[in-house]
Amino acid sequence: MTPKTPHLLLQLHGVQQQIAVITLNRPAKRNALNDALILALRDCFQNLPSSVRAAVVHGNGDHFCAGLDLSELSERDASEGVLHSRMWHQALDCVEKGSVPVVAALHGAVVGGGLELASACHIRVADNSAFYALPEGTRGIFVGGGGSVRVPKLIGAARMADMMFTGRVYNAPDGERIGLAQYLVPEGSALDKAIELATCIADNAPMTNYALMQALPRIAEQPADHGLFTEALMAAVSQSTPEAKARVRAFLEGKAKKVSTPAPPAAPPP
Ligand code: 1HE
Repeated sequence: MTPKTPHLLLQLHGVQQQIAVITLNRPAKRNALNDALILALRDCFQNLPSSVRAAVVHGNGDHFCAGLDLSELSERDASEGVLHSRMWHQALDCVEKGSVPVVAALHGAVVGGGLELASACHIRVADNSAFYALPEGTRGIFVGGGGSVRVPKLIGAARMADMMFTGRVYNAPDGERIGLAQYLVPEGSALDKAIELATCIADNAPMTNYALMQALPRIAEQPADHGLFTEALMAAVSQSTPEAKARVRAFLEGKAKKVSTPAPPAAPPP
């Protein structure tokens, strides 16, 4: 499936074409998301080839994404504004609740709707150039792409309110510290790291990835007692699959990798 706009690219990586690399390709406008690009993202995630087991989203040029294309904002009335926001919700739901886990590779500006898109992904890898902001506050508007739901889940409502009240910008290390990204990597290496992680995710048993995408977020919203019950059902379903049995057997027979400590970070140059 080829996206209908040149501002979105889809490439398949991996021996089995199991990784989809989706590129925001509007660098002259800092990958600002106009309606065509949002709809293309929705269509792309709804129609990923069946070989795909994990996806990566990143931006061409110096920035991940400058958010909503502000040039399209001016003429909308209130009812059109509701429909526009709902269109974003639908598109970003296709990212978060689609068929495969999604890793965002972040660099440069991750702002406004760009942060909303990143928040809809399952893992965020940021390089050292990344910075995060919600300039909606200073532009006199509000988030409309699911940010009020997803961003507080990462950093809490108080930090999000601060970003919007005061225009606070977080740099890459602070973004990782507060939970905007799970990985911080040297400048220029976010895409490689995201593809490495996606390759690892694609290798999981499909039912594990399904449980992480479909059960975990629902359990998080259930009362604890309901969550524990859902967990028990999901645990039973996943462990009953032939793939789970084969993987456990491989470990018991000494044929599967052990859990080991990660390599220490490289020493800084003298
Ligand atoms: C844009 C946009 C945009 C750049 N809509 N055209 N988002 C914002 O408020 C962020 C606005 N953008 C910026 O603060 C900066 O552009 C950046 C920090 C991202 C990058 O700075 P820089 O110096 O690399 O680029 P630039 O010179 O500011 O921009 C280059 C071009 O991209 C320029 O157009 P040109 O025709 O003059 O070359 C900019 O106008 C254009 N451009 N960002 C339209 N966002 C679902 S609700 C979500 C609500 C929001 O996301 S609100 C937050 C919007």
